[in-house]
Amino acid sequence: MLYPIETQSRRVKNLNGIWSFQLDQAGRGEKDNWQDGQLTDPIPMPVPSSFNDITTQEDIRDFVGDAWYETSFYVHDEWFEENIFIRFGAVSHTATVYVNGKKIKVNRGGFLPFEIDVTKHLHKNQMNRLTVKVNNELSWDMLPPGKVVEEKRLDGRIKKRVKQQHDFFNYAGIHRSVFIYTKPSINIEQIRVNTSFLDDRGIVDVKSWVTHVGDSQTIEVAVQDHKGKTVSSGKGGESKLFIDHPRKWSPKDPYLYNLHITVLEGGKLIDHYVMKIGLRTVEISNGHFLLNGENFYLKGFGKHEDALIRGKGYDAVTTLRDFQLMKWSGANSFRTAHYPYAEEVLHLADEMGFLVIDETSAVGLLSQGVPATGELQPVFQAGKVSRELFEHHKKVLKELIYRDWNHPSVVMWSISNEASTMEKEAEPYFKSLIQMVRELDNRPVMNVNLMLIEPERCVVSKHCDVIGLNVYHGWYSTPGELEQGERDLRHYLNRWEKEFKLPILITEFGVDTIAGLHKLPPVMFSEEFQVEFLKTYQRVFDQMSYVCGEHVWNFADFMTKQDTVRVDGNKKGVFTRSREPKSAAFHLRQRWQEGVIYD
Ligand code: GCB
Repeated sequence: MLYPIETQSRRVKNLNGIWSFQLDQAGRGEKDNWQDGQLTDPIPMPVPSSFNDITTQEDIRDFVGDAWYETSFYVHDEWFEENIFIRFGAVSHTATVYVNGKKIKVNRGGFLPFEIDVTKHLHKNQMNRLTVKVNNELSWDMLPPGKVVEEKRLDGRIKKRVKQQHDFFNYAGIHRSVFIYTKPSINIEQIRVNTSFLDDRGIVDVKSWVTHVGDSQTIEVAVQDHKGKTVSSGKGGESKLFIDHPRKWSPKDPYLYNLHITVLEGGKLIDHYVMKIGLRTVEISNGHFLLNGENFYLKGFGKHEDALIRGKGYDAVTTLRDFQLMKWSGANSFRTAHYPYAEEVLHLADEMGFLVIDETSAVGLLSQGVPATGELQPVFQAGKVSRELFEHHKKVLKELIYRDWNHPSVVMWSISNEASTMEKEAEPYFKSLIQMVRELDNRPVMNVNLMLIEPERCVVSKHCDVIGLNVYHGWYSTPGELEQGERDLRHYLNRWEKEFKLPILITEFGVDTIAGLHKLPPVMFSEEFQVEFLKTYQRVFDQMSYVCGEHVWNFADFMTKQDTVRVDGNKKGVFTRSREPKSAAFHLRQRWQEGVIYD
């Protein structure tokens, strides 16, 4: 599914804005015909955004169940000559879509786009109504897993609560842009770009899938530089283009070319799509991560899509501020913890030169809640991880790859975060997922491990290319004792290296820190402790040649459910939730930007 853009043959209109919104406390919306424009008591709600933090009402913030959204729009007459689609960037977690009262789609999974051909459901010369029932319940047959419990309140009303496995607030709503757009009936449905180099030539392999294409149509492919000059061109659904002396894409020079694909019939243009591409290679070799054939150390953050008021709603302002702060700190990469991010984020990563570890929404496939400490109980063996869950995981992983495989910024797939990978039943589960990834794409595959996982008992890592480790020694274990933490960390990393001989990416290390809390000598939660913790860990990483990168947890403070271990959310940010620096930010800038080494 290609991102909707305006081209010579395609038209797009954005349906973002203020929609009508109503909670369905009694779960009767459909029976009461809310899809027919009959919301009884709607309030205005912005799209895209989470609905939780917009109002002052606890009932809305903590609501679990169905929430209804409605908007209306006209479609230009000319559009009916083409096929008309509506596309949601992401709706968390289950969306039921109605057009002019008719149910046309149910989509499960809150972090990927879906589109619907609505041509035959739309009215010409009349207002059209788009209604979406958004359900934010979690269950163990989708990702992220969780469950809903019902509690009786003092006033006799039933309140639903989500029991979640993950450490971020279960924000809900229409989280990403909604577009209505046209595609010609013969259209470019999917494009696959692979880049490589031979001496000083760049090679761009392009495959395009065109629907209903016949013998009378031809496909033309051209690569243009930023000045619009064609540097290479070819013909056909599969073509190999050569570019002499190409500018390679990298964080230092994130140079992008424009790839134009055109479908023609008798010289007449039928469809046209253009996308930005970057020429670069990624590989794992001799225990190292290589970008364009050279050793590359990943510096950056595990992030979240999380912001004040908006929750998980995509917001260009926050994204750009984040990217500016990351550049300032000297970061060259980030992980889309713990789910696929908005495509707009990846477009900007391509443009601004960040390497992205692209993660699925498989977070919390283990017995623990948050934080994940204590004895691990089985979940695969205990039948909690069902066939349905596996199929869902497979589906979202496949859709993620299809969505993101053309981004030069995306350098690795992360198939899960902190799953119960010491159970033997986890092996066939993950092996089959990894096999599917390898059939679709050649990027390295990583799985992220919880620090309670013992390398000697991990059944999944041997199938991966890179080992992701979340480490909190001196925080969750031996709290406040950094000396012991350092020893434990060193020992733990060495065990992983000994067991698998694979590059290790430190996918998380960090501590909760209250901005403005200062202590000398440092104690937990103070800004000084965060700096000491990072320095201690980095000293260890610098001595371990198989560590191919360090991602601090987290880029910024983020909201979680209410809990005794969280102070108005998770405070492990290097920046506050309003994106101001803590002391650790200056430390990272010194290390990453200025190359200062501490011993
Ligand atoms: C982890 C999780 C992350 C949590 C973090 C923490 O290992 O992957 O989602 O937020 O620990 O702060 O406890």
